[in-house]
Amino acid sequence: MVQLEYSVDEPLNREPELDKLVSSFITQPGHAYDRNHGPIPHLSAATHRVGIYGLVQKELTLSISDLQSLPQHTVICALQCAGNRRHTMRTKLKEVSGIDWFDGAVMNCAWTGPLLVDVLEKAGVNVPEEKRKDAHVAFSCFQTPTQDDEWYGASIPLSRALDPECAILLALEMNGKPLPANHGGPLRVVTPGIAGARSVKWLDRITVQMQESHNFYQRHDYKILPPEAQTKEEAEEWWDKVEALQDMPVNSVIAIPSAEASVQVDEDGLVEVKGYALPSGGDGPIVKVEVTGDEGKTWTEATLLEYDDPKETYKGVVELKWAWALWTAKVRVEKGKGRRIWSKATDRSGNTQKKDVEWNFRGVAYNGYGEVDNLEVV
Ligand SMILES: Nc1nc2c(c(=O)[nH]1)N[C@H]1C(S)=C(S)[C@@H](COP(=O)(O)O)O[C@H]1N2
Ligand SMILES: [Mo]
Repeated sequence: MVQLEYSVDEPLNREPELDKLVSSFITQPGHAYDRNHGPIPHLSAATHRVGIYGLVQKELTLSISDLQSLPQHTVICALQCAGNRRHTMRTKLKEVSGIDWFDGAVMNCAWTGPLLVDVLEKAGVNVPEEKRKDAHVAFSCFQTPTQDDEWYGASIPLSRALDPECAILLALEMNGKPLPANHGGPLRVVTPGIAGARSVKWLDRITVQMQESHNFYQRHDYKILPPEAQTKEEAEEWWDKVEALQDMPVNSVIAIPSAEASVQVDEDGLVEVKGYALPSGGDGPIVKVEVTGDEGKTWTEATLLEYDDPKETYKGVVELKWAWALWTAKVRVEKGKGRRIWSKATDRSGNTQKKDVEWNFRGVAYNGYGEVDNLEVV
C-alpha cells in the first residue's frame, strides 16, 4: 500500500513569504510552493517504474536506476503555477475562480535527470513525419484520485518534447538531492517555460498519442478563457474551443517592500526594492527590469543579480534562459501614505509586461505590472 499524506478534500497548497522566496537564486525546498490536486503519495524509488506507451516502436518500463543510467542533465528553471498572482487579478479586476495565490507560487530550482527526448528515442517514436506536428506526449499519475478526476495528467506537443533545446526533463533530483515526495519524488516531469500544471509529479506513464491528455486538468482547467466566459456555466461552452495553456508569459513581482509596509527612504530619498522576474516561455533570459515609484512617469532600471555559484554545485549549467532573474533597485517615492511601486520586466525576445491584462475566469497567467500598494513612505 502506498502511504498517502493529505487528502483529496484537503490537499497541500501553500506558498512562501516573498522576502524568503527572493533570498536565494536557487529555491530551497523549505521555501518552495506546493500545489496539489490530491494527496501526496510516498513512493519507493526502489520499486517505482515508468511506462512508455502509445505510438512508439517498443513499449518500455523503466526503473529509477534505468533512468539514472541514461545521460543526466541539469536544468535550472523556474516552475510556476499558472495561478500565480491570481489574487491581484481577483482584487484589481474582478472575482475569479481558484486558489487565492499571491505572488509566491513559483520556485527556481536545479533539476537533474534524463531528457525526455532521450527516453522517447529509446522507445522509438512511431509517428510519421507529416503527423508529428499534431501529436502530443501525455504524462499520467495514477497514484491517487484528484479533486476533479480519477487521476492526474497533462500533455505537451510532441515537437516540444523531441527538441533537446526545450530541455523537457524527467527529473530525479531537485537541487542535487533526490526529489522529495511533495515535489513528485521519485520522478516528475519538468517542463521549462511551461505552466507548472504540465510538470506531472509521481510520474507513472508517458504516452505518445495524437490527442492531448484527456485529464480534467488539461481539458477543463488551466486555460485562458475569453472574458465572455464569466461563470462556470458559461465557461462550459469554451473549454473545448480554447487551447490548453502551455508557455507562461513574461512577468515580474516586487517582493520587498511588502504591501502596506511602512518604509523609510535613504539619505538620497530612495526606497530599496527587490523582486524576481520570469521570461516568457523559451524567450529568456530576462534582460531588463524597470521600476517606478511615480506611477509610470519615470522608470529606473533595476540591477539584475548575477548568479554566483561559489561551490560550483551546478557545474556545466551555463544556460540560464529558463531561470528567473532576481533584481534590486532604488527608486524615488514621494513621502506620504497610499504610495505604490510598480515593476516591469523584458526578456531577450523583447516581450514586456503591460500595466493591465485582460480578466479570465480562472485567473491564470496574470502578468500585469508587478506592484505593491498602500505603502507609507517616511
Ligand atoms: N500528479 C500530480 N502532478 C502535479 C500536480 C498534481 O496535483 N498531481 N499539480 C500540478 C500543478 S497545478 C503544479 S503548479 C505543480 C506544482 O508543483 P509543486 O507541488 O512541486 O510545487 O505540479 C503539477 N503536477
Ligand atoms: Mo498549478
